[in-house]
Amino acid sequence: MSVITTERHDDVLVIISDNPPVNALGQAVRQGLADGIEEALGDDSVKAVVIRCDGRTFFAGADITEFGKPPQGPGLGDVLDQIEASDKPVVAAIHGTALGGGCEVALACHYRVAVPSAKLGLPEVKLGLIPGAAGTQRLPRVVGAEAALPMVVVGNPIPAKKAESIGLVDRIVGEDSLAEDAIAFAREQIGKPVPRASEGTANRDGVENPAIFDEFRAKHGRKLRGFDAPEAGIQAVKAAGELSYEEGVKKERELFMGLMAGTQSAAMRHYFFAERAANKIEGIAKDIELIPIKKVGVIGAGTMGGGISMNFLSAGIPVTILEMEQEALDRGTGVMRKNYERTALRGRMTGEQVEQAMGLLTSTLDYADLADCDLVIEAVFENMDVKKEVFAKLDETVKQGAILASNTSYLNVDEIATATNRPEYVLGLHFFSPANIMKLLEVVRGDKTSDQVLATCMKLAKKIGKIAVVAGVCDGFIGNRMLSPRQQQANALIMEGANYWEVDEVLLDFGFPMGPFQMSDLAGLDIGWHRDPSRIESVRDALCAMDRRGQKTGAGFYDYDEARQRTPSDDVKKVIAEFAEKQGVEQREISKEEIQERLLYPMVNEGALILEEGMAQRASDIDVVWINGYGWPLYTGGPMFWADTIGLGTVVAGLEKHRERLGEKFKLSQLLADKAAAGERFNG
Ligand code: 3H9
Repeated sequence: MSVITTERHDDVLVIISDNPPVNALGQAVRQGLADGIEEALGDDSVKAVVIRCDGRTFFAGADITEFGKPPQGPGLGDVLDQIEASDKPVVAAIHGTALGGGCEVALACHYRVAVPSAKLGLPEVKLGLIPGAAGTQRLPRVVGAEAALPMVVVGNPIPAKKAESIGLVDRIVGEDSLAEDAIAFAREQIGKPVPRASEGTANRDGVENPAIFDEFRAKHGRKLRGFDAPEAGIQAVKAAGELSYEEGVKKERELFMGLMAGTQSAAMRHYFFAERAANKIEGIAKDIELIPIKKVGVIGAGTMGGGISMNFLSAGIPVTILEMEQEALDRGTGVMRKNYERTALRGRMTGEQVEQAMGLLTSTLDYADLADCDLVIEAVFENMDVKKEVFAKLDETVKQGAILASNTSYLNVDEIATATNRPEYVLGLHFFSPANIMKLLEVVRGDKTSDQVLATCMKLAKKIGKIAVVAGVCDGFIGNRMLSPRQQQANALIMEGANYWEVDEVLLDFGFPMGPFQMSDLAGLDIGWHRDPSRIESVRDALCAMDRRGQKTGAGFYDYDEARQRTPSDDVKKVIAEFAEKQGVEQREISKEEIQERLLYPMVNEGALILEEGMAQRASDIDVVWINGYGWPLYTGGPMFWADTIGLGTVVAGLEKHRERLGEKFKLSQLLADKAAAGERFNG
């Protein structure tokens, strides 16, 4: 069956796409649309046209799987020109999400009607691109440059109502009567001159007030740092005001093709599919029966336990939170309420939603109140004995068939499971702090964890808005395990003479939000410190003894002013040099190139070891962990994709070059070595 069919409703021809799952605009769809329009134009009895989609959504964009392959006509731009050129009114009937090329289809139609739940957007920027079928030229002509900028440059879809308010949607129609309402609307337009987006004049706002472009850059600069596509988007929208439509389309094409050929877009497209692949578990049937999770228990009302609880409350799942002391319980739930209220103040939640979420929270000091939970997550002190004690108690009190999870960030989940008589119901759910905000969740599969339990938690993760990745039981799982060699090298580098601020700068320049020494200052250098100022065994001990304990004391590795601006400290540099001398490490000048290689190549190697040992299902899962949990820059695609981009041979050669400085524990991954020798990649 063809993906595009047409249906006659008296004088209206309806062109219907049915290309699951998301009606992506692949070659067959483009051809079908072109044929449909030709059919409408060639038939005098057709007076108006409706374009709509079956299934869950209007066109969600170009077919991303076609990118990077030889193009097959007709091109989307040509099909859209054909639609717009029609003298018979063409109406886009939108439900679900009209995204990217899909939104461009809607813009080429003369009118747009949408159901209230529909969303429209140009998310190409999230794939390292800008719209490539005249979206950057038509949209500003319809809604103005100012309204077009966030859509093109930031890429978040907007709801139908908002789209109507800026003139992108002409009418909101019935949620359940889109097909009929669109036909009726089309009929109303018969005989009127058709409005064409390419002829719109709303874009004059950007010519009359060109400052909006710089203002936009200033407002969003930090968030967009390092990305190429947003600036291209700004230029394209600006061009829409300055150039003729035809010239503007040419400019868009140039920018689009430049981005498409670059590594950023390849990396971000890799990430798009990586995020979706991460949720799939090898070897588990898709239709496996899941355990219904209607009530969750959380042990520990500290920062972590509170944050974890908020995820479930926000998703409408009741939570019972347990603490040892009433005071800690009250403090913890108070913090949760404050966090919600702050979100409401920022306009991201209504007061009613705050009350709704908090209304689902019960607090207790008694394990018996967790008995009827379907899932209990423990977020107590990171100590094996304490964890085992908690799990033994849970095993006794919580009903059979319930899942028992630990939020440990590195302890052995299999050992924790031995404290229970139901190891198949035990697994790790490693949330990242702040747990109500960070997207990443490492789902740690124990030796005995059942498929059903694992699949249930992956599904649940999606429900609470997390990006979940399956990890095996090993020290630090995927994320922290790879952080460890980076930190080890950062410490070694400053001993050998690299300035600690340069180590931070190298990572900042690479695209991380902060470097390891900034991070230490932020977290506090005294975390885990022995608290004896006379016992100095590391640089950290020395700094703590000097009361340089991080940002909170106004000084750590860096000095901080009142605005928390940091400046490197000569005193600290001296402490490090003295320490190096004591340890007999000779200090020398170290290039930024060496710093980068020694920080990042061992991480790739550790990632390869993780893969080799089966601790991650696929290389792209590792990329998903590092992008979402540790700020690895998205536009490089994550550590493993980045390694593919620079070449695995380069990584291995770099590791060999620095071999002697990588520490005693360093072991070259056989998988990495083999792949490098064969000229292969980790990802495809
Ligand atoms: C573009 O349009 C460029 C143009 O300017 C013109 C160029 C000339 N193509 O996300 P889900 C797959 S760029 C191919 O889990 P949801 C996806 O991989 C494009 N495949 O569902 C998954 O496959 P699988 C601009 C696609 O309900 C399945 O569909 N558009 C595409 O959570 C289900 O996806 C975008 O960037 C695609 N375009 O969310 C929109 N989209 O089942 C990208 C999805 O094998 N898409 N798939 O894992 C989305 O944001 C979400 O998929 C959407 C649905 C919100 C639509």
